[in-house]
Amino acid sequence: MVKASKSGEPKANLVEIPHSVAVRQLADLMQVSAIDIIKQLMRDGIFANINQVIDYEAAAAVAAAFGYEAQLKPLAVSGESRRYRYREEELGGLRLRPPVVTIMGHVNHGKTRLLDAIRQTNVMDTEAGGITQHIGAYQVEVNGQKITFLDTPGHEAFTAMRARGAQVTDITILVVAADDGVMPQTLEAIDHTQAAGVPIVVAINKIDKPEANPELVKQQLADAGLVIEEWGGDVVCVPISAKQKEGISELLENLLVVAEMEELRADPSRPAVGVVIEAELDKSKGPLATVLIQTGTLKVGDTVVVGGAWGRIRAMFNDMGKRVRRAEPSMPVEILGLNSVPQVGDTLTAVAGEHQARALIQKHQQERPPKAVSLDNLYEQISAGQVKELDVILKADVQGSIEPIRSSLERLVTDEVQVRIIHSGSGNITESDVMLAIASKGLVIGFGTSAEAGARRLAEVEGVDIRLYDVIYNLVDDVEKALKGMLEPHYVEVIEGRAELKAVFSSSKKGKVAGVNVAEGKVSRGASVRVRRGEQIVYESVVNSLRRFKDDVTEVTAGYECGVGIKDFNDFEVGDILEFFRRERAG
Ligand SMILES: Nc1nc2c(ncn2[C@@H]2O[C@H](COP(=O)(O)OP(=O)(O)OP(=O)(O)O)[C@@H](O)[C@H]2O)c(=O)[nH]1
Ligand SMILES: [Mg+2]
Repeated sequence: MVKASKSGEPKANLVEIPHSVAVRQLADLMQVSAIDIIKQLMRDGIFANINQVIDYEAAAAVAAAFGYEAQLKPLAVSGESRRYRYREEELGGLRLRPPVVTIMGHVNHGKTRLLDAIRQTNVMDTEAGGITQHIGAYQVEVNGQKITFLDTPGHEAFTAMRARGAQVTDITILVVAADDGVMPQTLEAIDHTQAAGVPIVVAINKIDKPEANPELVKQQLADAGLVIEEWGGDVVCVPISAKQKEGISELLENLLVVAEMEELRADPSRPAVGVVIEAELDKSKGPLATVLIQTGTLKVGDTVVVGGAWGRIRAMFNDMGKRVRRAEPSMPVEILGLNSVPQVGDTLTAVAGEHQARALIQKHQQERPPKAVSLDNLYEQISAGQVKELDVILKADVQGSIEPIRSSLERLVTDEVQVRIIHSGSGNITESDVMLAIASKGLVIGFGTSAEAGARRLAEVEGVDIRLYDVIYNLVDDVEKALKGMLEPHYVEVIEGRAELKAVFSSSKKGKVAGVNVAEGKVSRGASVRVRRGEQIVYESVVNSLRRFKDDVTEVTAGYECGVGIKDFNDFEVGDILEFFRRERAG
């Protein structure tokens, strides 16, 4: 994946790394041995095995150690995030298919333990020795009916998949520990699931614990808008103990009931369509992909297009690593025979032959991701009929700010469009917020808060609009103007760098000078600067002097120390963070 730089001059050491990457995959990208990468990670204090997924930050640090410059790889979004849509004439062949289930919930509430408990109590293929699972999904059988479980728990993976244009989950199990109750990640999981329109089944876990309080959990769920059946709502709720394997069969039976209401159907008689949930390059077998079949039946010998890859299926393996000749709807299978490694989220389509395969690949390459919504192009998109609902992710400094902003925004209904807050919470803007914005084609609004570095980078690469405000009136006013097409072209803030203040010096001419270490990006003379102290912004001004040792310089980049003077400001304190930025006209 060595890429030419934008200027056209070849830059041999640039490597594009996805938002998260397995150690093995990183090794392939940089063409170094995975062992060397594991060793380097250890030096950074990360103990990873070859299949472990590490985040971009960690991967970029490793890349730097090997002389590569890392760059975040954009997600390959193709078309809209949705399930397979049937044409009228296809409806006759539809049959019920197993539901595809993802488990979500707060840290330590028992997601992994529940996945294991289900696998151990209900694996179909006991002769294969029980529980050695080979791929990132498995199927169980309950009363003769199948259920498919995806192996990556958590709403991050779920939304990342949607952001790539694929929706595979039919039902979410929301695990809430009865001794801990509804927590921030529980609420986030609810919002991420509901933004996708996926039904939730609640599993109240750890009921074996003496301090378990399921009644309190039910109350907290109701407060979060999930009213369980027992209380007159429509949310199915099952008390379980993943540890003692109690309540597991009740949970599975309830999943089948919800699945039945959802009328999940597919046509096993048509050529297969599926989604890639895992992909890797195997040294001996070549490109491997785990695919979840969404409709149709995939057979050995079929010609398939998978994203930008294609090939004839040479062999297929089920979740137990057993060779199979066919895969029906909702079944996960590992396939062999592709000419290159596809990306997670890519669509698999069975085609008639090589000719059709080439045509489809060409179409895939030409597909442009749909334009993201921003306040600047909102009116244009409303007018073009592309937007009927403005989805907003709202993050605020404190919980108390959220309600007044929510109600003001939701009141801004026009004939064409309404504003919907699909997720809100207090704290920084995170990568998960930006992912949700990509998946829902929404925008992120921050009030009195800021965006984390990873979130800013992801938003920049994917073209997601992050708007930061400190005054509610301005926030609501901007959204209202955008809805009506009256928003003046605005200036976006581009953060250029960050530095940490290590010492304060006195200079006879310039007053106080901050001795800093540039941690990120760069500082340049004349840049706008903001002095942050903890949660507070102390001052905003411009850099009016910049020195390295005794020399005046115009720019200092990350990793170096320098002296920074700020116009009309002297009250530096060690530990302050200087944030350098410029304003740029958007659009
Ligand atoms: N007593 C009791 N402990 C449980 C139960 N389910 C899980 N645990 C314990 O709770 C801890 C967390 O469980 P995990 O399954 O790792 O939780 P998780 O949600 O996957 O956690 P993360 O992956 O870190 O988000 C472990 O020590 C489990 O053994 C249960 O039903 N009862
Ligand atoms: Mg876990």
